Amino acid sequence: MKTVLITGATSGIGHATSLRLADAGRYRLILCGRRSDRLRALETELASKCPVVTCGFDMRDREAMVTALETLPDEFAAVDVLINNAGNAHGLEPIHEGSLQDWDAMLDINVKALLAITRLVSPGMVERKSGQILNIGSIAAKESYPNGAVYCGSKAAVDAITQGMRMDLHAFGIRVGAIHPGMVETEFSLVRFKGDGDRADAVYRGLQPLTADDIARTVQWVIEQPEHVVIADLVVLPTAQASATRVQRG
Ligand code: NDP
Ligand code: 8X3
Repeated sequence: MKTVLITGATSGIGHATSLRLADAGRYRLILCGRRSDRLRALETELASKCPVVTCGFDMRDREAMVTALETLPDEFAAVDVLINNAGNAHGLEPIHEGSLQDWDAMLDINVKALLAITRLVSPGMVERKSGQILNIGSIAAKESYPNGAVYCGSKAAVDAITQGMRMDLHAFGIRVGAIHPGMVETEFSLVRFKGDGDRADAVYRGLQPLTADDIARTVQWVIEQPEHVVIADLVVLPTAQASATRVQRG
């Protein structure tokens, strides 16, 4: 039974992935996020399906991250699969109007926290000469779009870091790859627009976006490839989306 750590398990893609992997019954799950009520509910819901622990910490709080990982129960301590999913966009403004606070949040969570947790988990993989790291990037990693320079930059960094990680870790038999989704209807836009539900809904109006479970299914497919296969880089779009900026509505 492999141990899988999922960041951002309280919502959207991470939540759907937790449900799918629990249903598979083949994984020990470590589920992370800040919202403790949701973590408690997840633990209660999934406990009958698989071994599960939850870790409530802010990805921006490095000390809390270290403590959470260092105090995992023994049977969860060796992480086989790290799914770096936690992340968000904050704001959608041109570069001359954007908020430095929003930029800090995106770079801290999407990039620096992904690096920090990988730094904590990967030495064990190196020691055991096995493991898998799957980063959730974005179509925004592949193409920048207007008003999204910093979010797109954070995801381009994830793309570049994924390639570098793969080069550093492949000698140890560790598989590293990324999935880059297009539009997925989750809490993503609600967070980007700071709780403005109408603005968030408008993002998906008149088209069929991906569901969180579409990406969860893809995650499961990626991590269930035979040991000699690495899915290195995968862009997954809704049919209604041809690029970061080209969507078909109505
Ligand atoms: P959601 O907003 O639904 O989920 C984001 C998750 O990240 C939540 O579980 C949240 O947990 C966690 N998270 C955010 N900030 C922190 C933090 N500071 N500390 C700990 N956990 C945090 O969004 P998605 O599911 O859509 O996003 C998941 C990933 O997919 C992100 O990396 C996003 O950039 C990427 N993505 C999303 C797309 C989309 O269209 N939705 C498309 C392409 C990529 P909590 O709030 O409890 O801490
Ligand atoms: C989230 C999708 O197109 O808003 O990464 O950047 S997009």
